[in-house]
Amino acid sequence: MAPPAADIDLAVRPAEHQVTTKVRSRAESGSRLQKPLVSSGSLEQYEHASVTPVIGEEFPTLQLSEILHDDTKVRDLAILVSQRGVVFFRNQDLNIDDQKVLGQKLGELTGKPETSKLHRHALSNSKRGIAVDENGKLDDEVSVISSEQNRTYYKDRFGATSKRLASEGWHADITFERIPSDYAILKVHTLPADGTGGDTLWASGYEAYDRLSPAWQSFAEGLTATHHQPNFNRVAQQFGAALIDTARGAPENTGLDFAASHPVVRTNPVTGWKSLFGAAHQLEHGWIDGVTARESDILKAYFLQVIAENHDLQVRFKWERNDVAVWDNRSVFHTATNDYVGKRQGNRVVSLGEKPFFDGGSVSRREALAGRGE
Ligand SMILES: O=C(O)CCC(=O)C(=O)O
Ligand SMILES: [Fe+2]
Repeated sequence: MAPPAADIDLAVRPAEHQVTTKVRSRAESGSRLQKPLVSSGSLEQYEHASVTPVIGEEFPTLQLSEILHDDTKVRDLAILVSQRGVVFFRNQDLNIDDQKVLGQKLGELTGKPETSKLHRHALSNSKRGIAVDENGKLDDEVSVISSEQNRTYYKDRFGATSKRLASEGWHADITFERIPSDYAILKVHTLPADGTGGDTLWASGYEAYDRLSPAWQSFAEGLTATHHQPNFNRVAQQFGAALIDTARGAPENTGLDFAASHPVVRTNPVTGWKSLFGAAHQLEHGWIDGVTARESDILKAYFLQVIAENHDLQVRFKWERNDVAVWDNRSVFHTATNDYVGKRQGNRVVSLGEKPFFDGGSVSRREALAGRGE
């Protein structure tokens, strides 16, 4: 009997996707930070609490609009988001223009390259005709997160008859871009009418890295992975949806290949901590570079398992109207929950950061909190 195709396929991926497997250094990243940032403590005056020990912080009363024009506080917020992975704010009055200002400032005040602006999503942009406010405003720098659009474009995952594993939803945003995201801000203004469903979960990439053995940690640190998103071209063809193919928030983010190679372990410049990055759903159609297809599948499956099956490195957020979540796409993964039938909609602003890099001198989160490498 012939062996299964996967076992005889010892080739690396197709020639058009051959990339250098060199892990990018800090100097090549474009980040303006040479060392991690330390909070001034300016947010300590506001009520806040950790949601779990590993990930998630919540401010139950602070309005982001109150701190938007105070650069010290916005910088401290960015540092907190990078440390805690995701930060939640309840019932916010932040309008869409201010949400964009905040999105750009978080990275600007923490050393992102000058050419990195707000992301213009190839598919989730103004061409879809969904307004970002009550005046009918259309904006390419806002991705409308829409249950109706998801059910149309991604029917097998978001349709009511889906039998897919929910854990397939774990991802970090837009990692197929050469310049991916640092921070994202999501405000959900419309929730399922029966008052339940549509929670979002986040998982710590720092803790995922910390759960690998030292041998696997150093192995992973030497790898790069190609992140690939073929769905946009499929949707464009199937639904005649035009895509944005130029300057999606940074000069490097052009074209319609939606594939980019990044280090598997990434240093977050703001915390200085190492995070598992080349993992989860953004690699579903991608691969670990420079290894056989079979080896790539094994690594991908294990990294996804560490993220999806360790509920103690995850946090689950139950949205109420106008709540806001701010997360660091460099160091956390997240997934929507498709367990509702009604309409759910929100506005997401995604900021672009540095080119992902790995600094061998950086530390893990556990090491940093234990007081080593500070
Ligand atoms: O709808 C959600 O809960 C999250 C969707 C998502 O992945 C995002 O906003 O980046
Ligand atoms: Fe996302």
